[in-house]
Amino acid sequence: MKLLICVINSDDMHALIDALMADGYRATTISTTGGFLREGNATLLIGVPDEDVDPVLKIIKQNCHTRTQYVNPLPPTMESGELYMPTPIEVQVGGAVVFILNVHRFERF
Ligand code: 2BA
Repeated sequence: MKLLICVINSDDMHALIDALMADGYRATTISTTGGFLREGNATLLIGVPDEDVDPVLKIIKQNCHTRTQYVNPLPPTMESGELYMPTPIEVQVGGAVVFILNVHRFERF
């Protein structure tokens, strides 16, 4: 068995959950925050038999989309009187970041 830890854009969460449930997969969602953008995203925990990893990755790819965001870099340390003009930098986010872990044991009571 494998556990997929899947970080996605919150806007893709409902479509992805619907698609997973429609194909009989189970998932848990957690509201998370990206360390770089400091914005909300969503993390799904999806436990599946080994042979279902690729089908689930396909569903994730179909439902999670790459987005372009712009962030303002932190201002440098400046002398008084200096003017800082921030230039936003472009960042490509997602569609999904997926970690695939071996599950040592799974119990469901
Ligand atoms: P964030 O940390 O908010 O990162 C959002 C996007 O910013 C990243 O998209 C990446 O394009 C960019 N980025 C992140 N760190 C950067 C850095 N040090 N310098 C320049 N650009 C940087 P994704 O790579 O698609 O990641 C989307 C979200 O997935 C991340 O949100 C984070 O919540 C999670 N994530 C990505 N890689 C991870 C990792 N190795 N471990 C844990 N979480 C990860």
